[in-house]
Amino acid sequence: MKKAAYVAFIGRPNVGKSTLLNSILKEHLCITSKKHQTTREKILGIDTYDDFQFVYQDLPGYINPHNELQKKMKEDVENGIKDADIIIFMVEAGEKRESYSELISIVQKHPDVILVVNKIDIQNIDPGWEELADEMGWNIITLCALNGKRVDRLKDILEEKAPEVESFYYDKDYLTDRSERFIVKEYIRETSLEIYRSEIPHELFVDVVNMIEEEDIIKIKAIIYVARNSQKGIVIGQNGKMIKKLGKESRIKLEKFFSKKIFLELNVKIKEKWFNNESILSGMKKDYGVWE
Ligand SMILES: Nc1nc2c(ncn2[C@@H]2O[C@H](COP(=O)(O)OP(=O)(O)OP(=O)(O)O)[C@@H](O)[C@H]2O)c(=O)[nH]1
Ligand SMILES: [Mg+2]
Repeated sequence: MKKAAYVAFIGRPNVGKSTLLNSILKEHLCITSKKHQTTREKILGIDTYDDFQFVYQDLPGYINPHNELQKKMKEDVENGIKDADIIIFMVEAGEKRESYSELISIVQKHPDVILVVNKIDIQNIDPGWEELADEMGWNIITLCALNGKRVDRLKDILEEKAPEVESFYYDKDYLTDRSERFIVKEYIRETSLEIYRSEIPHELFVDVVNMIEEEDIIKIKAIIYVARNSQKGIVIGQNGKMIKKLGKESRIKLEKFFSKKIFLELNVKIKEKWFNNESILSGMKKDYGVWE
């Protein structure tokens, strides 16, 4: 008999959810960064073995929303909890459980929770996490998502917990439910999180207007949308310095991911307060298309 499970990553921003999923998949599928609110939308990472299939849902960090985009991010988290057979509730080792009380009360309604205590390479574990797991009857595992330490132990626990199924949810070769375009957009956004100061990457989004794959090259044309006129000049930089940097560093990452030469053209446009614009936000949700 086969086993399969939908597994949702739940936690505050920046605790390392996307880093952990990448570590499990051994692929840089989900973007990560030092800044909060890196993940904006649900993305599935699919990991299949002879008798097991795990369908991981990387989700945005749980926050109280201040705009329509953040409302959608919160909805994604709530739906993720509903859809999941198992929840990985992720916290930072050195933090106090008291600062997670709202999230704990939401997560504890789910019947199957694993408490993952992350960043043990740089933080001492607060004793509150052991106590919480004891009180709730949750499995607890401490690990380092960044270097993959003890990630295999987590997979063993998931294997034990996964329900039996007639057949897998996805073809065994699939890595994600998202399209290649989505990955391109996310990689450019990840680079923007690295090179611009905080407010800029949080207030931009990327659209791919054209992506053509030829025998030895993928040609991509993308637009960076900013929310205010004043941000356009910052994204471009003096004499185009910053947009060139964004293009070059994104291209290097994309060439590694696709194992192919990339030509990347970037333009910058303004869409005033796009993060409150319903039609733009629902348009962003279109990037599905299962691939290997
Ligand atoms: N030292 C250390 N850093 C880590 C570890 N796991 C993640 N990080 C870092 O923590 C930061 C946040 O990681 P992400 O994976 O983007 O966090 P996230 O929970 O997905 O964040 P959101 O998408 O904003 O909700 C990145 O700079 C990671 O490199 C870890 O085990 N140890
Ligand atoms: Mg993330």
